[in-house]
Amino acid sequence: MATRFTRAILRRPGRTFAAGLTSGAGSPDLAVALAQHAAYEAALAALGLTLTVLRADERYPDGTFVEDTAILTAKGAVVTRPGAATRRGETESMAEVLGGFYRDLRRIEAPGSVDGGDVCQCDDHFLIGVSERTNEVGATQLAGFLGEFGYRATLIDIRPSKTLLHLKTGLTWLGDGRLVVAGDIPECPALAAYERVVVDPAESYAANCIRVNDRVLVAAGFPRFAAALARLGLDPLPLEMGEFRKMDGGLSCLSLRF
Ligand code: CIR
Repeated sequence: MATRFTRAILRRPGRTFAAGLTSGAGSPDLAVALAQHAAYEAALAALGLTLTVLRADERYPDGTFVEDTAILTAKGAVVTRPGAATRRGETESMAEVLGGFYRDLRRIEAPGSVDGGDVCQCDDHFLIGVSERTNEVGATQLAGFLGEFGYRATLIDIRPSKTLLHLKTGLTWLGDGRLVVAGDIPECPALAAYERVVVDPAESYAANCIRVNDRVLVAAGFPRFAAALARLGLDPLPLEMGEFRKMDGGLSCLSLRF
């Protein structure tokens, strides 16, 4: 079974987008990024989701990567404390927006840090990556809140990886007991319960995708992965992600789905 979503929150990239954090020589073109974002919004709307689209906040170049600011579940929400100091302020406006949807809103507190990109919900089980952004204190706080909501949580240490910014850079829940897994995700007992769809190393960027109701939104340009999804009876919907990729962003980080 896959969770069905009815809503999503997004934030359009702003004029300062290119000043965000990146490990590469990213110099994204804002006009192209806005067009890619508009297509992403349109895809979610076409799948029946009601969108809350926030205006860019120029103080936060990475603010379009809204997924890092909160963990949204059917039973409650947690506002994160992003691991990068330049991103901490992004949560203030998100907490205000979420107050309109959730009565039970928890917060990660210092010295804990959590980026939502490190949190993968597999039905009632959350996998939480401990990374350069999400520390053990934050991951443990989050696991505690999720436990109070009635979920299980397992921490996975991805710090040895050279290529994973976040857990979900290389891991996606497809529903129906299946996970997409890129090669750099460590072997661990928590994953053994799931059927794994292993991504070809040449297409590892595509491992970050999102199952939204009857479709799987995937980065365009990764034909082997799209074909693998189709063989599983899933329906890939390719979206151009090039400008966000330059800023280390994956497809999932552009929205919070609930
Ligand atoms: C950052 O480094 O924080 C942003 N430039 C990219 C964040 C991507 N977030 C995600 O994949 N969840």
